[in-house]
Amino acid sequence: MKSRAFNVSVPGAQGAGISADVARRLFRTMCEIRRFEEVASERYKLGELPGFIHLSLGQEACAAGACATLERGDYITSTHRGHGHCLAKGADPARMMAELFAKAQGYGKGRGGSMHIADVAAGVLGANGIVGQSMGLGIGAALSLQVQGRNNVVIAFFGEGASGAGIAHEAMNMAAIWKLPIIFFCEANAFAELSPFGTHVSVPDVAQRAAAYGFPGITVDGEDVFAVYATVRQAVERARRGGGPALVEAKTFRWHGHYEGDPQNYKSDADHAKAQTFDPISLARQQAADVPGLKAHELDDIESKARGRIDAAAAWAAGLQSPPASALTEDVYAEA
Ligand SMILES: Cc1ncc(C[n+]2csc(CCOP(=O)(O)OP(=O)(O)O)c2C)c(N)n1
Repeated sequence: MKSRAFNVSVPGAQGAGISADVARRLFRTMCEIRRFEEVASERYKLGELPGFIHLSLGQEACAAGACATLERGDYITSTHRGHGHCLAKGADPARMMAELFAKAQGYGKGRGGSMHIADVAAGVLGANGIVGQSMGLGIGAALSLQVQGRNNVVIAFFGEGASGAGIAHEAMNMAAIWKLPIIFFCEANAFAELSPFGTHVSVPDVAQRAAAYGFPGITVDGEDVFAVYATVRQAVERARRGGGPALVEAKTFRWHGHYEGDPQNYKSDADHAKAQTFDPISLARQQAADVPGLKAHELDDIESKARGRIDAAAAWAAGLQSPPASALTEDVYAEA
């Protein structure tokens, strides 16, 4: 496949250019994200997780493929649907679960919940409940990297709903002018809250918007983790070389509602059917047969270990004591 935007060829799904090690890592990350979201959904239904949660079931290839191109010193900025991004960039699933369970061992001492998970040491500059802010924060981080002369990059995740926000355009404009080392990664998951893509995005592909700012924009199949990885890798390498920003749009599909508990009345029968068939993990299993040196049975082992890691994280978090009510007023005022 030829990418017009980057003027380089993008390996297709057949494992071209993907090593067995990378394929194993991509598969492991997708399985961990899948299990994390399944467990979060189950626990939420049991009333064990306070607040709202927004799950990324079906979107695993986006976070896994994009973050596998990054180094530890690179950064991501995330969204309200950020569990997958945080896990893929190296956040600890146990501390994430503890945060969802509102326990003091969580990333925000259990006070922030799902939408406020951050792990600066791992390069996770935060999930974010304010739509579009990942892009504003992302260019700030990218500017700091540029000023410090560091050879690192930022991926700012956002959804197609955020693509219409003012900050998206301000951020892309500034990133272009200053040639910042940032990749704007749009997970076009077919809906923004209850609104289908075509009812609020003026063009068929969000990637087209990049032309307005004079940097490459490319649309990739968000079910195909190898294609996501190969595409983002090119954008990241270009940004590391000082080539400036790029916009990558992954066409993906949100299996669940906007939030857990959403009755999803706005989805058609075809939408519900798509959630049964659009499965990046199944696709990766098929494609893995073409990756040299990767054996099918290895994937079973990777999947069961990934599930075990997440189940252990959830069991640990669930078993922790809840903080006392008196802890609520801690950290509100600075100590004199
Ligand atoms: C500034 C702002 N406006 C509106 C909202 C309410 N809101 C929460 S999620 C959402 C839709 C976001 O859609 P998209 O960016 O496509 O992300 P997705 O939920 O599909 O992952 C909206 C409008 C908000 N949180 N912040």
